[in-house]
Amino acid sequence: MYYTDTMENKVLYVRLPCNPIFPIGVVYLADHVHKLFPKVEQRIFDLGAVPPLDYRTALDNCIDKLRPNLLVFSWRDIQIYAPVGGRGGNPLQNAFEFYYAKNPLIKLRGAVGGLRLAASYYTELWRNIGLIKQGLKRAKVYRPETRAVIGGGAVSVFYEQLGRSLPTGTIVSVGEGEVLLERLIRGEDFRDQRCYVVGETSPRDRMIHEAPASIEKTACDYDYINSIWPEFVYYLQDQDFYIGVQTKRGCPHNCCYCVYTVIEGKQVRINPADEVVAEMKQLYARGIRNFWFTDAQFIPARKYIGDAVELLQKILDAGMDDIHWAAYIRADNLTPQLCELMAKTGMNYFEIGITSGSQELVRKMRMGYNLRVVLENCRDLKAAGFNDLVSVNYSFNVIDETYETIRQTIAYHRELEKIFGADKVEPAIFFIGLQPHTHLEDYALEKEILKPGYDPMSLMPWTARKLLWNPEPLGAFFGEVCLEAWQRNPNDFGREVMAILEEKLGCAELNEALSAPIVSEKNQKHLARVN
Ligand code: B12
Ligand code: SF4
Repeated sequence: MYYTDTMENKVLYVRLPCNPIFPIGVVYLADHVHKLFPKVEQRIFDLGAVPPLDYRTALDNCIDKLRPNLLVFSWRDIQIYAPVGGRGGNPLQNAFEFYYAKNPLIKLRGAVGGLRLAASYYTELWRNIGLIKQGLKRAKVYRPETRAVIGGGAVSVFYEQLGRSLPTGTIVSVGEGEVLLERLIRGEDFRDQRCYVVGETSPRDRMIHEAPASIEKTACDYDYINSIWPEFVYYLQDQDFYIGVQTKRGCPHNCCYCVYTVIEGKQVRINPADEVVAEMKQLYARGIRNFWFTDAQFIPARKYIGDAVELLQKILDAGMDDIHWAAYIRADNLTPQLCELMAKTGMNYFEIGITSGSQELVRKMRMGYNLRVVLENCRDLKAAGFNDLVSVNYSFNVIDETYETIRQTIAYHRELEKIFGADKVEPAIFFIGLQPHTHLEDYALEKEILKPGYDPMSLMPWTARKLLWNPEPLGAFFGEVCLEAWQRNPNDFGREVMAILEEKLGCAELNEALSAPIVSEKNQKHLARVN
């Protein structure tokens, strides 16, 4: 093995092209490696901050300068279904126009949009794979022993598929990469990590379900990061930008469509509050006032309320009283004290992923939420002075949706509007993009909606239609509702969907939404066999 902690080792972190989201993953990896191997020379190169036409030249230049022998490629996202304008247009709208429009012209527009989108999707995939190949080839000119290792959110989800297109010898990694890099640099065997080597080993069965190694996270050293990443300032210029800070890893829940709990593992690992605050203070000193706590869930369960309280109190004690922050929040895990601290520390946006306003469905989807408690906690949050934006993520038609459960979701949403104000509650209508290694995937295979061996990365219309989860009998109904919403008010899609659903179906009594009938044997079977 050739990696040791000497001046000879040079690591280049390449964040593959991505919308401008702070590349916290590579920042943490570089920080971790530096703390263990201070002599190893490193450089972060963020293609997210480079114009597309310059990608190839900029990468070559960077490699020529550093001459690395370890290339760490970080790939953040691949999947693009969302009710927002993506890089190639609005993917959800295109897909729905193509699948559900009755007007042939709109259908055609959807088909053209879909083609454009598929073209941009595959172009991005091939381009990123091309960049990996190009980088490796270039680095080998100087150091023939150079290895490429790839990881990041997109790789964690699609690790089985991506390996097929990568150069032999590339290490494909799932989940956090700190220990893997440590092993590589020490020249130690790394094959027990969640990874495989293209052309040499295959991913172990259920590899993604293996628990990640526990590491004690310390505050990232941003002086060091700045020294190996001159373009860091790019992210400091925009005052609206939310810089990522991780406060914990892991989520203990089991929501049927979610892969976060698998990528990060079910074991919640808290980063010490003092370290998180020390990290934030460095960013604060550089002018950052907006933070995104990038945890899968900021408060994963009631037993972590104390940790959230400690962190927020320490943020206040540190004098950072003019910041804003955002996060994914399980609003069933709040107390009045925590609500007060959230408002005081400047939380100005949060996302609640309840998925449905029907307790019955929430239970069937294994979300573990008590919707009544969520409402009570939201009232506490409002009373504590929270007066900003809440995004409530709804995904209709995941499982066993009926007109009645839709009416219940409307009732629930209207109640949230009463609490926060209609202008403050943004219904974010997602259709679940089915992901591998989730209970929903098992369910789809079991129900023969998907065939074993299907390609979860395919954007071919016949596969995409199934992956963009909106099954019949209600699929066409939702398709038409969404099309009408885009037509009526494309700029306020979520609220428009809610309004149309209410016009068509009416609104249930809130109590009906909050009470879930005792689970029948038939319902229990739904997802029970997919553990
Ligand atoms: C927080 C978050 C967000 C926040 C980000 C806020 C911010 N300012 O940072 C918000 C809500 C804005 C967001 C948005 C989106 N997100 Co998001 N997000 C996450 C989440 C929960 C955590 C990401 C994170 O920062 N983690 C903390 C850092 C430290 O971890 P990390 O970057 O993953 O890096 C670690 C490892 O991946 C690994 N690693 C990283 N690179 C490398 C490289 C090598 C070689 C190795 C060995 C290891 C390695 O080591 C790192 C340190 O441990 C993940 C799910 C998850 N639990 O991972 C999804 C996730 C990254 N998002 C995803 C997506 C799709 C999106 C969207 C594109 C959704 C959409 N369609 O609109 C958008 C847009 C993003 C964009 N680029 O514009 C996907 C990406 C995969 C995919 N399906 O394509 C994920 C994985 C969720 C999922 N399962 O689908 N997201
Ligand atoms: S609570 Fe959130 S992160 Fe955890 S499993 Fe459910 S959807 Fe995933």
